[in-house]
Amino acid sequence: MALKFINKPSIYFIMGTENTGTRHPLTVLKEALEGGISHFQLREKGQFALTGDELKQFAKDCQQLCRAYGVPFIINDDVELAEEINADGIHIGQEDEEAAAVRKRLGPDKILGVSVHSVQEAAEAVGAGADYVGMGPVFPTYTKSDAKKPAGLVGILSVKSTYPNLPVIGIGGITPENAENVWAAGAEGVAVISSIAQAEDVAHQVKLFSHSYKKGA
Ligand code: TZP
Ligand code: MG
Repeated sequence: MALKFINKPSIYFIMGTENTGTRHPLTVLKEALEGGISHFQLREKGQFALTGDELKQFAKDCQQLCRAYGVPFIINDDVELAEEINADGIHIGQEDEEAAAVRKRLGPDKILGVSVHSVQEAAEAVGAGADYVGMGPVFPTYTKSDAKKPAGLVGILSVKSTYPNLPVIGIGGITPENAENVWAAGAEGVAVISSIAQAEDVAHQVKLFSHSYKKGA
């Protein structure tokens, strides 16, 4: 069965091998799944990023864990890898392959997410058949060195006022403390790297994000 996009509240965890410090990424992912994440995106970046067969094996290991918890497994950027291992979805940015072409390649059942920074880009993503858009960075982030200037919550507010039914996932510097504001702006989800990947108690941190939803919505 295809795992389609789940609406509110999405606690959307993103991770690659460079994000978990001294901890094994699969251990961190398992703890995040135990804590109740709703989505997982493999985003393998950086100087020491896995490639080739090593990346494929790591992706399959992540996929297997996600399957055990019924959580959609989404791959960042790499459409070929997503096709090859039959991932549940793909997330692409504005610099990647055109969203409409990716939708065509993957067919209607896979999840397609697109990073956008404006209502115009959101309109294009909708036209291309995106299931959700990622908007950010909402707050300052240390994880993505080439991230744009933080947009605050205005981007989310403006996209939601034009497309009330389009799932919007905020990203960038989101913590359990500031997540309330992201929910209050109308986001269906929070996408998080460091605040979960580097938490001392990963499962507990995920639960704090879930609690923030009840406060902010
Ligand atoms: N896109 C915009 S900000 C960002 C990405 C991938 C990084 C988010 O990481 P963190 O650690 O949750 O700020
Ligand atoms: Mg990209």
